[in-house]
Amino acid sequence: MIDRPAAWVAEAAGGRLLTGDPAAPGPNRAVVDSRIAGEGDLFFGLPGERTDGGRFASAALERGAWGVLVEPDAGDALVADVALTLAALTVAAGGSERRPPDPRPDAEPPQEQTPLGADAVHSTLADVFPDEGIVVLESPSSTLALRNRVRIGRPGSYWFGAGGGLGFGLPASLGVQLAEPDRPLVCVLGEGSAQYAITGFWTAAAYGLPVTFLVLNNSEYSILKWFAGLESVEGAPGLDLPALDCAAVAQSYGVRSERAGSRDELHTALSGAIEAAEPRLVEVAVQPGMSIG
Ligand SMILES: Cc1ncc(C[n+]2csc(CCOP(=O)(O)OP(=O)(O)O)c2C)c(N)n1
Ligand SMILES: [Mg+2]
Repeated sequence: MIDRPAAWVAEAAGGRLLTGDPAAPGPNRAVVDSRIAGEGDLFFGLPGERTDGGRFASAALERGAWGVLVEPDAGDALVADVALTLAALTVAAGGSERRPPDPRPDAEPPQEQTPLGADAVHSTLADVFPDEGIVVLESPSSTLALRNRVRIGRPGSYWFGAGGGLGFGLPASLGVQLAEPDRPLVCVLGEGSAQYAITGFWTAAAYGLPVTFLVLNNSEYSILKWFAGLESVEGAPGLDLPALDCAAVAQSYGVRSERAGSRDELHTALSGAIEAAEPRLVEVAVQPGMSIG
């Protein structure tokens, strides 16, 4: 734990400390907008007077802050440059006698099953994923499986919509590929998410962008079923998506598409798509339900 005052960290990082205002009305005693983060700032919650961390966080993101580490009931908030803040926090926290924690163990081998689980799909993606590869991710129920299995080491290699509004993934992958024409890019989509900006397939074909689209098709809005369970909602309608055929739709827009059923087929299809100098799509049927592995 940091044993120096938050103000010291703020000063060392050249940042500002926003202190909660206990006199402000209502539960959200926030100090706000005019002093909030700008582009490239880190927004960091610290113990202190209670402030409205959630409101800070969203306003900071809208203004282009790089990172937001504020719990809803955080105290004071520090707004400062990322690198300077981390350097100052390192000094403020001082040395530690504690042995560094062991690295996390590798993920368990995926279960053999048909259709494949999302964990098996992402293990296969990990097998073929190039060192310099980029992932753009919008496959809600397999997000954790991808994060646990695909190792991404280089900056600018992982793109994920922070807000959760669908329709980001497909067009974002085109923009990232335009910005990084020499890096292989895999855009991982759920079959439901793909529908929200489906005409992006036309753009990929028209501009010859060599994106590899990997669509995990579980024939459902899986994460919404999971949310319904969390909220104890029974019988929520409209969460099944039978018969969506993303490969056929993408093909009709001019993107060469194929389906893979087994890990071997997926391995071959993905390697070919990643190497190709044109957009390609690989669709794989997967088990329903959340995949956290
Ligand atoms: C614009 C928009 N509409 C609706 C939603 C609600 N929503 C969140 S996840 C989701 C389902 C996504 O389905 P799919 O891509 O098949 O992913 P799965 O959960 O099956 O992995 C929906 C409809 C949203 N987040 N954004
Ligand atoms: Mg789905």
